[in-house]
Amino acid sequence: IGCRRRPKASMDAGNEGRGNGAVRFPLSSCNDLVIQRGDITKWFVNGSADAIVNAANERMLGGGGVDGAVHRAAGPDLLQACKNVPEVRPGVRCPTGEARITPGFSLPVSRVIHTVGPIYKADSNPEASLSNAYRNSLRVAKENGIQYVAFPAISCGVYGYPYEEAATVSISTTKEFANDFKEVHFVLFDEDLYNVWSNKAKELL
Ligand code: AR6
Repeated sequence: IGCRRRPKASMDAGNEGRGNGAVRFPLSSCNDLVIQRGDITKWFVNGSADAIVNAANERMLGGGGVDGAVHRAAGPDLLQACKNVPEVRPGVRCPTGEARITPGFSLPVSRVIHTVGPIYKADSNPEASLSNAYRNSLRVAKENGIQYVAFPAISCGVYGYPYEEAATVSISTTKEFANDFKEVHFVLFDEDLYNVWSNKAKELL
């Protein structure tokens, strides 16, 4: 029993990421990992079955980088939804390596999955924490019926994770979910990240 691949020509339909050098790698016989440059707040494939992942912090009340961009694009309802996520201890809504889900509000996707990657130099096991951030994001996406999910390069900004090591962790963890999504995307802001991720995907997939 085979699966039907989407026709090539329609693959990036509706996505402003089109023309940004999207490269596809097979995750399984039915689905792809897609690497592209762009702004993740503009990304969507299907709309209602889509989620983007936000590189948040443990408080989950917004910040700089991709977190700031996601909150600006989603609008103020996102902050309210984040405030409604219960604290697990004072000031912590999402511990490092875990994930929480909210609606997408004004974003083109239906959901935002907020995860917290490790601060590279402060974490006793950054590789395990980053892997958990990807794994728990994908687990939450799967539990919520998401079919298309897009990640930024979690921890690769102010949290200081080296690109090459982060690419290895992200792609190998995504492989654990090879049959669970139609597509998993990496939407990377700059060319350096795009090149590192593409080369790593060639090596690992
Ligand atoms: N689309 C895609 N990628 C982006 C975008 C965007 N619109 N904007 C930035 N990036 P960072 P972290 C890239 O610092 O290292 C926040 O203040 C960026 O170039 O956003 O996990 C949170 O509140 C980089 O490659 O996240 C936390 O306090 C990557 O996204 C803290 O930063 C991640 O960079 C989290 O730090």
